[in-house]
Amino acid sequence: MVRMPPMPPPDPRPGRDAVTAVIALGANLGDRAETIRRAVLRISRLPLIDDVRLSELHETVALRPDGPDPDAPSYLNAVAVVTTRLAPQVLLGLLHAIEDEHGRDRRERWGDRTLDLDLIVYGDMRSDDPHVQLPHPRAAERLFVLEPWLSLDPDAEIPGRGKVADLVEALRG
Ligand code: PH2
Ligand code: MG
Ligand code: MG
Repeated sequence: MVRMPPMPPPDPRPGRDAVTAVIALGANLGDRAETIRRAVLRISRLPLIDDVRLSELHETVALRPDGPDPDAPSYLNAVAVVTTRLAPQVLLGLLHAIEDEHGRDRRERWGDRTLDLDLIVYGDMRSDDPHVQLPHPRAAERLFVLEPWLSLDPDAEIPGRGKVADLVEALRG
């Protein structure tokens, strides 16, 4: 039985500003589209999250630590852009709990997974705290994150890395 972590107490600061956050979704096991659909619904029902926009689902070749692996089950990837008044650590904890609800197995790095939810950016915040790295340290190299994100926001930027449109152009070569 998977339990959600306790909800944070109400933010004592009135009118804490809403921040735009970008969440990458990926799945390469099980009913991938259904899992992503349910995960987005779950995210949209979290407290202090509004305006959830989901990209199209992209079929992508699995990337392993040693490169793309066409023999591995392929991924469905998508990106959700949300506005939220949750603190980033709290948002990340809730995303991990949703992964766990979908039976996420964490034993193998970049192994096959039922659901992966990565926090890509949180406003313009930059953090090298190992628990909450922002922006996501590998997002700028991943077309399966950048392309769906760009489709939702042509002006998107990764703090410290530049415009998503430029990164996509460079990666497509
Ligand atoms: N996520 C990984 C590792 N490899 N490959 C694809 N195509 N899509 C992913 O989301 C992905 C991956 C680790 O998070
Ligand atoms: Mg990931
Ligand atoms: Mg992850």
